[in-house]
Amino acid sequence: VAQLHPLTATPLEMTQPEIFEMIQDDQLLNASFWVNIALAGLVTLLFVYMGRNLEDSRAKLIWVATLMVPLVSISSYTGLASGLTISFLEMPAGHALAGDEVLTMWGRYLTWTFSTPMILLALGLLAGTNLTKLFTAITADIAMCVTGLAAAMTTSSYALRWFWYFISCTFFLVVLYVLLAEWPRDAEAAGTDEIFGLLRNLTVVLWLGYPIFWALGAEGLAVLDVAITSWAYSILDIGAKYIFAYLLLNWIATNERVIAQQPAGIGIGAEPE
Ligand code: RET
Repeated sequence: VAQLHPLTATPLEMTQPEIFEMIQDDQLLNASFWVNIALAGLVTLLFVYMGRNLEDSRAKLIWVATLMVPLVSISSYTGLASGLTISFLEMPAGHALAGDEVLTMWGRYLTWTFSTPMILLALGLLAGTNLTKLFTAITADIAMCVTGLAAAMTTSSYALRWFWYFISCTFFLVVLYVLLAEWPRDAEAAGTDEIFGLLRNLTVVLWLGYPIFWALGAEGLAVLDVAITSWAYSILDIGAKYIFAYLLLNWIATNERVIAQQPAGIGIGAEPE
């Protein structure tokens, strides 16, 4: 464990097999990856089953988007478990761990780029939004993840790490604006405001946790160590992905007609009349 959370100097230039070996030696960390892979596999099967009777094409689109979330998760955690998407990065001067090689699970930020747009696509369709707002939320979200990845991987300058963080937060504000100001109105018009409100609240509260743990974790102020931050992300993931997806699919399976009857003008994913 000590080797995995280096607070003092560690070997430079670790190779992928060496990182893999270290992960294998840290049973708690390794188990956390494999538990997530197994969970995502089971959840995928459950979600396929839950959506088996859907007929409306828009409801099916929500279902497919939701299904992609655990599938991306399997890839994400396989990247971490194999050591492919974990690196030791030397923190720049000014950082609390300056000069140390800090374990960075950058694969997480990379794969959020693929999972979070699926969550927003499902939410936007549920709210019956238009293409402009959907595009805005999803592109801002992708930009948030990619600039968050940049923040984590910048080793040249401490100030620039936080500048990336700031850019990422700005994109996050766009996502929050769409979620809190635009989509609630759309959802009201579409007759899905109750379930939308619940899922929106879950999303906003849990998503706010990610930048907070980034700032407090080894990537940021280094108040929390790598293992705690990793667990925090894993726990947030379970709520933001699985609980979210379960509630959504459960609602869609019993209220498909509400989605099927959305006004024609909304139309994203609907069959041509
Ligand atoms: C970062 C750091 C930079 C600032 C901000 C962040 C926000 C991340 C979020 C992640 C959500 C992830 C989810 C994953 C589920 O698979 C990149 C941590 C704003 C909101 C929901």
